[in-house]
Amino acid sequence: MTELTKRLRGTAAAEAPLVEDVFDDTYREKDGPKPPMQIVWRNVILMTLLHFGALYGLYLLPSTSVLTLAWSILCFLISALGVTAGAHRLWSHRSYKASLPLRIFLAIANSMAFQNDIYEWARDHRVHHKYSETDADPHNAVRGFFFAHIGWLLVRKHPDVIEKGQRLELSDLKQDQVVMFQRKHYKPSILLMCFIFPTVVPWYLWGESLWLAYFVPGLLRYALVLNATWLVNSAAHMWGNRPYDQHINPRENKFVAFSAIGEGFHNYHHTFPYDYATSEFGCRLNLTTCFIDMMCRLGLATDCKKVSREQVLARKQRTGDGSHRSG
Ligand code: ST9
Ligand code: ZN
Ligand code: ZN
Repeated sequence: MTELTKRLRGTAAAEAPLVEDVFDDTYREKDGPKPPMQIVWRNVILMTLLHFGALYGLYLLPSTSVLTLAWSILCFLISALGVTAGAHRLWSHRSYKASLPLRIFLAIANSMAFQNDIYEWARDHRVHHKYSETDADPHNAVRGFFFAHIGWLLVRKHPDVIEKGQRLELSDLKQDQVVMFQRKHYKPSILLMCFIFPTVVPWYLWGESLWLAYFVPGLLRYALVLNATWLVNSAAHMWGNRPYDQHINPRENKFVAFSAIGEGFHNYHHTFPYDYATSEFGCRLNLTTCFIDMMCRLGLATDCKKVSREQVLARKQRTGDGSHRSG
Protein backbone atom coordinates (compact mmCIF):
# COMPACT_ATOMS: atom_id res chain seq x y z
CA MET A 1 0.00 0.00 0.00
CA THR A 2 1.41 3.41 -0.89
CA GLU A 3 1.87 6.21 1.67
CA LEU A 4 -0.85 8.12 -0.16
CA THR A 5 -3.41 5.31 0.18
CA LYS A 6 -2.53 4.92 3.86
CA ARG A 7 -3.11 8.59 4.42
CA LEU A 8 -6.40 8.64 2.56
CA ARG A 9 -7.58 5.64 4.59
CA GLY A 10 -6.54 7.20 7.86
CA THR A 11 -8.41 10.46 7.38
CA ALA A 12 -12.07 11.33 7.70
CA ALA A 13 -13.66 11.96 4.30
CA ALA A 14 -14.88 15.39 5.35
CA GLU A 15 -11.33 16.57 5.80
CA ALA A 16 -9.32 16.19 2.63
CA PRO A 17 -5.71 15.21 3.40
CA LEU A 18 -2.82 17.09 1.92
CA VAL A 19 -1.39 14.87 -0.79
CA GLU A 20 0.80 17.38 -2.59
CA ASP A 21 3.81 16.48 -0.44
CA VAL A 22 3.77 12.81 -1.42
CA PHE A 23 6.53 11.65 -3.79
CA ASP A 24 5.28 11.20 -7.37
CA ASP A 25 7.20 8.32 -8.92
CA THR A 26 5.47 8.71 -12.30
CA TYR A 27 7.37 11.91 -13.18
CA ARG A 28 10.18 11.45 -15.72
CA GLU A 29 12.84 14.05 -16.50
CA LYS A 30 12.82 15.22 -20.13
CA ASP A 31 15.39 13.62 -22.44
CA GLY A 32 18.06 15.71 -24.17
CA PRO A 33 20.38 18.45 -22.95
CA LYS A 34 19.47 20.37 -19.81
CA PRO A 35 18.52 24.05 -20.23
CA PRO A 36 21.53 26.37 -19.75
CA MET A 37 22.06 27.79 -16.26
CA GLN A 38 21.12 31.47 -16.06
CA ILE A 39 22.87 33.25 -13.21
CA VAL A 40 20.91 36.01 -11.45
CA TRP A 41 23.73 38.44 -10.65
CA ARG A 42 21.57 40.61 -8.38
CA ASN A 43 21.13 37.63 -6.03
CA VAL A 44 24.83 36.72 -6.23
CA ILE A 45 25.79 40.25 -5.19
CA LEU A 46 23.19 40.49 -2.40
CA MET A 47 24.05 37.07 -0.94
CA THR A 48 27.77 37.90 -1.07
CA LEU A 49 27.18 41.21 0.70
CA LEU A 50 24.99 39.49 3.33
CA HIS A 51 27.67 36.90 4.07
CA PHE A 52 30.42 39.54 4.31
CA GLY A 53 28.14 41.49 6.68
CA ALA A 54 27.59 38.31 8.74
CA LEU A 55 31.36 37.71 8.91
CA TYR A 56 31.81 41.26 10.17
CA GLY A 57 29.06 40.53 12.75
CA LEU A 58 31.08 37.48 13.84
CA TYR A 59 34.16 39.72 14.23
CA LEU A 60 32.08 42.09 16.43
CA LEU A 61 30.77 39.25 18.59
CA PRO A 62 33.41 39.54 21.39
CA SER A 63 32.38 43.18 21.98
CA THR A 64 28.68 42.31 22.22
CA SER A 65 26.94 42.72 25.60
CA VAL A 66 25.30 39.69 27.25
CA LEU A 67 21.88 41.22 26.69
CA THR A 68 22.49 41.73 22.97
CA LEU A 69 23.80 38.18 22.69
CA ALA A 70 20.67 36.86 24.43
CA TRP A 71 18.54 39.00 22.10
CA SER A 72 20.36 37.60 19.05
CA ILE A 73 19.65 34.05 20.22
CA LEU A 74 15.99 34.92 20.83
CA CYS A 75 15.72 36.45 17.33
CA PHE A 76 17.35 33.29 15.91
CA LEU A 77 14.78 31.11 17.67
CA ILE A 78 11.78 33.25 16.70
CA SER A 79 12.81 33.38 13.02
CA ALA A 80 13.58 29.67 13.06
CA LEU A 81 10.14 28.82 14.47
CA GLY A 82 8.54 30.98 11.78
CA VAL A 83 10.10 28.59 9.27
CA THR A 84 9.93 25.23 11.08
CA ALA A 85 6.63 25.42 13.00
CA GLY A 86 5.14 27.88 10.49
CA ALA A 87 6.08 27.66 6.81
CA HIS A 88 7.20 24.03 7.08
CA ARG A 89 5.12 21.92 9.48
CA LEU A 90 1.94 24.01 9.47
CA TRP A 91 1.62 25.56 6.02
CA SER A 92 3.57 23.20 3.74
CA HIS A 93 2.49 19.92 5.33
CA ARG A 94 -0.64 20.77 7.36
CA SER A 95 0.70 18.43 10.04
CA TYR A 96 -1.29 20.22 12.76
CA LYS A 97 -3.86 22.98 13.09
CA ALA A 98 -3.10 26.41 14.51
CA SER A 99 -5.46 29.01 15.94
CA LEU A 100 -5.55 32.54 14.51
CA PRO A 101 -3.27 34.09 17.19
CA LEU A 102 -0.68 31.35 16.64
CA ARG A 103 -0.85 31.76 12.85
CA ILE A 104 -0.36 35.51 13.23
CA PHE A 105 2.67 34.96 15.49
CA LEU A 106 4.14 32.41 13.06
CA ALA A 107 3.63 34.70 10.07
CA ILE A 108 5.37 37.59 11.86
CA ALA A 109 8.18 35.22 12.92
CA ASN A 110 8.37 34.02 9.33
CA SER A 111 8.89 37.56 8.06
CA MET A 112 11.75 37.86 10.54
CA ALA A 113 13.38 34.86 8.76
CA PHE A 114 13.03 36.50 5.28
CA GLN A 115 12.98 33.27 3.25
CA ASN A 116 10.37 34.28 0.65
CA ASP A 117 6.74 34.63 1.72
CA ILE A 118 4.91 31.66 3.23
CA TYR A 119 2.91 30.96 0.05
CA GLU A 120 6.01 30.81 -2.16
CA TRP A 121 7.98 28.84 0.46
CA ALA A 122 5.22 26.24 0.90
CA ARG A 123 4.64 25.94 -2.86
CA ASP A 124 8.36 25.33 -3.50
CA HIS A 125 8.51 22.92 -0.58
CA ARG A 126 5.59 20.83 -1.81
CA VAL A 127 7.28 20.55 -5.23
CA HIS A 128 10.47 19.54 -3.42
CA HIS A 129 8.72 16.62 -1.70
CA LYS A 130 6.67 15.58 -4.72
CA TYR A 131 9.57 15.62 -7.21
CA SER A 132 12.53 15.17 -4.85
CA GLU A 133 15.99 14.80 -6.51
CA THR A 134 14.70 15.49 -10.03
CA ASP A 135 14.66 18.48 -12.41
CA ALA A 136 11.32 19.52 -10.89
CA ASP A 137 12.85 19.80 -7.39
CA PRO A 138 13.81 23.48 -6.79
CA HIS A 139 16.94 22.51 -4.83
CA ASN A 140 17.65 19.15 -6.47
CA ALA A 141 20.50 17.69 -4.36
CA VAL A 142 21.65 15.53 -7.30
CA ARG A 143 23.12 18.78 -8.68
CA GLY A 144 25.57 18.89 -5.77
CA PHE A 145 26.02 20.42 -2.32
CA PHE A 146 26.45 24.02 -3.51
CA PHE A 147 23.36 23.99 -5.72
CA ALA A 148 21.17 22.39 -3.02
CA HIS A 149 22.51 24.75 -0.35
CA ILE A 150 22.50 28.21 -1.92
CA GLY A 151 23.11 27.86 -5.68
CA TRP A 152 19.43 27.32 -6.47
CA LEU A 153 18.69 30.85 -5.21
CA LEU A 154 21.31 32.34 -7.53
CA VAL A 155 20.03 30.97 -10.88
CA ARG A 156 16.71 30.83 -12.76
CA LYS A 157 14.60 27.80 -11.89
CA HIS A 158 14.48 24.72 -14.10
CA PRO A 159 11.28 25.05 -16.22
CA ASP A 160 9.94 21.77 -14.76
CA VAL A 161 9.89 23.30 -11.26
CA ILE A 162 7.52 26.01 -12.47
CA GLU A 163 5.50 23.69 -14.72
CA LYS A 164 4.93 21.13 -11.95
CA GLY A 165 4.47 23.81 -9.29
CA GLN A 166 1.66 25.39 -11.30
CA ARG A 167 -0.26 22.11 -11.15
CA LEU A 168 -0.11 21.80 -7.39
CA GLU A 169 -3.20 22.11 -5.25
CA LEU A 170 -2.61 25.25 -3.17
CA SER A 171 -6.17 26.28 -2.35
CA ASP A 172 -5.59 25.78 1.40
CA LEU A 173 -2.87 28.44 1.27
CA LYS A 174 -4.97 30.80 -0.86
CA GLN A 175 -7.83 30.49 1.64
CA ASP A 176 -5.64 31.30 4.62
CA GLN A 177 -6.01 35.04 5.17
CA VAL A 178 -2.88 35.22 7.33
CA VAL A 179 -0.80 33.70 4.51
CA MET A 180 -2.30 36.02 1.91
CA PHE A 181 -1.92 39.10 4.13
CA GLN A 182 1.76 38.32 4.70
CA ARG A 183 2.24 37.80 0.93
CA LYS A 184 0.56 41.12 0.12
CA HIS A 185 2.65 43.08 2.61
CA TYR A 186 5.82 41.02 2.34
CA LYS A 187 8.39 43.72 1.55
CA PRO A 188 7.52 46.11 4.42
CA SER A 189 7.12 43.12 6.75
CA ILE A 190 10.66 41.84 6.14
CA LEU A 191 12.14 45.30 6.34
CA LEU A 192 10.50 45.75 9.72
CA MET A 193 10.89 42.26 11.18
CA CYS A 194 14.16 41.01 9.71
CA PHE A 195 16.19 44.22 9.86
CA ILE A 196 14.62 47.15 11.80
CA PHE A 197 13.12 45.31 14.81
CA PRO A 198 16.23 43.19 15.70
CA THR A 199 18.39 46.34 15.39
CA VAL A 200 16.25 48.89 17.21
CA VAL A 201 15.25 46.85 20.30
CA PRO A 202 18.81 46.55 21.80
CA TRP A 203 19.53 50.19 20.95
CA TYR A 204 16.31 51.48 22.50
CA LEU A 205 16.08 49.20 25.54
CA TRP A 206 19.67 48.90 26.75
CA GLY A 207 21.66 51.40 24.75
CA GLU A 208 23.49 49.02 22.37
CA SER A 209 25.08 50.79 19.40
CA LEU A 210 22.93 50.70 16.26
CA TRP A 211 26.00 49.58 14.29
CA LEU A 212 26.59 46.46 16.39
CA ALA A 213 22.86 45.68 16.69
CA TYR A 214 22.54 45.80 12.89
CA PHE A 215 25.45 43.42 12.30
CA VAL A 216 24.89 40.89 15.12
CA PRO A 217 21.15 40.27 15.84
CA GLY A 218 20.47 41.64 12.34
CA LEU A 219 22.76 40.29 9.64
CA LEU A 220 24.69 37.56 11.50
CA ARG A 221 21.48 36.07 12.94
CA TYR A 222 19.76 36.23 9.52
CA ALA A 223 22.67 34.51 7.75
CA LEU A 224 22.83 31.80 10.44
CA VAL A 225 19.11 31.02 10.13
CA LEU A 226 19.44 30.89 6.33
CA ASN A 227 22.43 28.53 6.43
CA ALA A 228 20.83 26.30 9.07
CA THR A 229 17.78 26.02 6.82
CA TRP A 230 19.81 25.40 3.68
CA LEU A 231 21.73 22.59 5.46
CA VAL A 232 18.49 20.61 5.45
CA ASN A 233 18.49 20.76 1.64
CA SER A 234 22.22 20.09 1.25
CA ALA A 235 23.80 18.14 4.16
CA ALA A 236 20.62 16.29 5.19
CA HIS A 237 20.18 15.11 1.59
CA MET A 238 23.74 13.74 1.51
CA TRP A 239 25.13 12.65 4.87
CA GLY A 240 23.57 10.39 7.50
CA ASN A 241 21.68 7.12 7.96
CA ARG A 242 18.52 6.08 6.19
CA PRO A 243 16.69 3.96 8.79
CA TYR A 244 13.20 4.44 7.31
CA ASP A 245 13.79 4.31 3.57
CA GLN A 246 17.18 3.47 2.10
CA HIS A 247 15.91 4.05 -1.44
CA ILE A 248 15.64 7.84 -1.04
CA ASN A 249 18.43 10.39 -0.58
CA PRO A 250 17.28 12.36 2.53
CA ARG A 251 19.16 11.32 5.70
CA GLU A 252 19.05 11.52 9.48
CA ASN A 253 21.65 14.14 10.39
CA LYS A 254 22.04 15.12 14.07
CA PHE A 255 24.13 18.21 13.41
CA VAL A 256 21.44 19.54 11.07
CA ALA A 257 18.72 18.54 13.55
CA PHE A 258 20.47 20.64 16.21
CA SER A 259 21.10 23.70 14.04
CA ALA A 260 17.69 23.63 12.36
CA ILE A 261 15.84 23.12 15.70
CA GLY A 262 14.56 19.67 14.82
CA GLU A 263 14.50 19.52 11.02
CA GLY A 264 17.47 17.22 10.43
CA PHE A 265 15.57 13.92 10.77
CA HIS A 266 15.11 14.16 7.06
CA ASN A 267 14.88 10.47 6.10
CA TYR A 268 11.96 10.18 8.54
CA HIS A 269 10.45 13.41 7.28
CA HIS A 270 10.48 12.45 3.58
CA THR A 271 9.07 9.03 4.51
CA PHE A 272 6.29 10.44 6.71
CA PRO A 273 5.91 14.12 5.63
CA TYR A 274 2.63 14.55 7.52
CA ASP A 275 4.09 13.77 10.98
CA TYR A 276 4.04 17.01 13.03
CA ALA A 277 7.20 16.02 14.95
CA THR A 278 9.28 15.19 11.80
CA SER A 279 10.88 12.46 13.94
CA GLU A 280 9.95 9.41 15.99
CA PHE A 281 11.91 10.73 18.98
CA GLY A 282 9.58 13.52 20.18
CA CYS A 283 11.43 16.54 21.56
CA ARG A 284 14.95 15.05 21.32
CA LEU A 285 17.07 17.63 19.40
CA ASN A 286 13.71 19.00 18.30
CA LEU A 287 12.80 22.35 19.82
CA THR A 288 10.08 22.83 17.20
CA THR A 289 8.20 19.78 18.44
CA CYS A 290 8.46 21.09 22.04
CA PHE A 291 7.07 24.40 20.83
CA ILE A 292 4.10 22.79 19.04
CA ASP A 293 3.42 20.57 22.09
CA MET A 294 3.43 23.66 24.28
CA MET A 295 1.02 25.41 21.89
CA CYS A 296 -1.28 22.38 22.17
CA ARG A 297 -1.20 22.56 25.95
CA LEU A 298 -2.11 26.25 25.73
CA GLY A 299 -5.00 25.41 23.42
CA LEU A 300 -3.47 27.30 20.50
CA ALA A 301 -2.73 24.21 18.36
CA THR A 302 -4.71 21.01 17.78
CA ASP A 303 -4.90 17.90 15.58
CA CYS A 304 -1.20 17.00 15.53
CA LYS A 305 -0.74 14.16 13.06
CA LYS A 306 1.55 11.37 14.27
CA VAL A 307 2.65 8.10 12.73
CA SER A 308 2.07 5.12 15.02
CA ARG A 309 5.06 3.23 16.48
CA GLU A 310 3.87 0.06 14.73
CA GLN A 311 3.79 1.83 11.37
CA VAL A 312 7.27 3.23 11.91
CA LEU A 313 8.64 -0.16 12.91
CA ALA A 314 7.02 -1.91 9.96
CA ARG A 315 8.42 0.69 7.59
CA LYS A 316 11.92 0.39 9.07
CA GLN A 317 11.84 -3.35 8.60
CA ARG A 318 10.50 -3.10 5.06
CA THR A 319 12.63 -0.34 3.56
CA GLY A 320 15.15 0.86 6.18
CA ASP A 321 18.94 0.48 6.02
CA GLY A 322 19.02 -1.39 9.36
CA SER A 323 20.86 1.40 11.19
CA HIS A 324 18.17 1.70 13.94
CA ARG A 325 17.95 -2.01 14.76
CA SER A 326 17.40 -1.38 18.46
CA GLY A 327 14.51 1.08 17.79
C1 ST9 B 1 15.36 31.13 1.08
C2 ST9 B 1 14.38 30.01 0.97
O1 ST9 B 1 16.37 31.03 1.67
C3 ST9 B 1 14.84 28.82 1.75
C4 ST9 B 1 13.91 27.68 1.58
C5 ST9 B 1 14.52 26.43 2.12
C6 ST9 B 1 13.62 25.27 2.13
C7 ST9 B 1 14.14 24.24 3.09
C8 ST9 B 1 13.27 23.08 3.22
C9 ST9 B 1 13.81 22.10 4.24
C10 ST9 B 1 12.81 21.56 5.22
C11 ST9 B 1 12.43 22.52 6.28
C12 ST9 B 1 13.53 22.85 7.22
C13 ST9 B 1 13.38 24.21 7.85
C14 ST9 B 1 14.58 24.46 8.73
C15 ST9 B 1 14.59 25.84 9.31
C16 ST9 B 1 15.69 25.99 10.24
C17 ST9 B 1 15.79 27.32 10.85
C18 ST9 B 1 17.01 27.51 11.81
N1 ST9 B 1 5.58 26.63 -8.72
O2 ST9 B 1 10.80 32.68 -8.54
P1 ST9 B 1 10.79 33.21 -9.94
C19 ST9 B 1 6.57 31.11 -10.93
S1 ST9 B 1 14.91 32.63 0.34
C20 ST9 B 1 4.80 27.39 -9.50
O3 ST9 B 1 11.22 34.63 -10.14
P2 ST9 B 1 13.01 32.49 -11.61
C21 ST9 B 1 6.42 32.40 -10.12
O4 ST9 B 1 5.20 32.46 -9.46
C22 ST9 B 1 16.21 33.73 0.73
N2 ST9 B 1 5.19 28.54 -10.02
O5 ST9 B 1 11.64 32.20 -10.84
C23 ST9 B 1 6.59 33.43 -11.18
O6 ST9 B 1 5.37 33.58 -11.87
P3 ST9 B 1 4.70 35.02 -12.04
C24 ST9 B 1 15.91 35.13 0.31
C25 ST9 B 1 6.44 28.94 -9.73
O7 ST9 B 1 12.85 33.60 -12.55
C26 ST9 B 1 7.59 32.80 -12.15
O8 ST9 B 1 7.48 31.40 -11.97
N3 ST9 B 1 15.33 35.23 -0.99
C27 ST9 B 1 7.30 28.19 -8.95
O9 ST9 B 1 13.43 31.19 -12.14
C28 ST9 B 1 9.01 33.25 -11.92
O10 ST9 B 1 9.34 33.00 -10.55
C29 ST9 B 1 16.04 35.16 -2.14
O11 ST9 B 1 17.22 34.94 -2.13
C30 ST9 B 1 6.83 26.98 -8.41
N4 ST9 B 1 7.58 26.20 -7.62
O12 ST9 B 1 13.97 33.00 -10.45
C31 ST9 B 1 15.24 35.32 -3.40
N5 ST9 B 1 8.46 28.85 -8.83
O13 ST9 B 1 5.70 35.84 -12.76
C32 ST9 B 1 15.24 34.05 -4.07
C33 ST9 B 1 8.33 29.98 -9.54
O14 ST9 B 1 3.44 34.72 -12.79
N6 ST9 B 1 14.42 33.97 -5.27
N7 ST9 B 1 7.11 30.04 -10.09
O15 ST9 B 1 4.46 35.48 -10.63
C34 ST9 B 1 14.66 34.50 -6.48
O16 ST9 B 1 15.30 35.51 -6.65
C35 ST9 B 1 14.09 33.74 -7.65
O17 ST9 B 1 13.04 32.90 -7.21
C36 ST9 B 1 15.18 32.87 -8.38
C37 ST9 B 1 14.50 32.09 -9.51
C38 ST9 B 1 16.27 33.75 -8.95
C39 ST9 B 1 15.78 31.86 -7.41
ZN1 ZN C 1 14.21 17.42 1.64
ZN1 ZN D 1 8.95 19.04 4.41
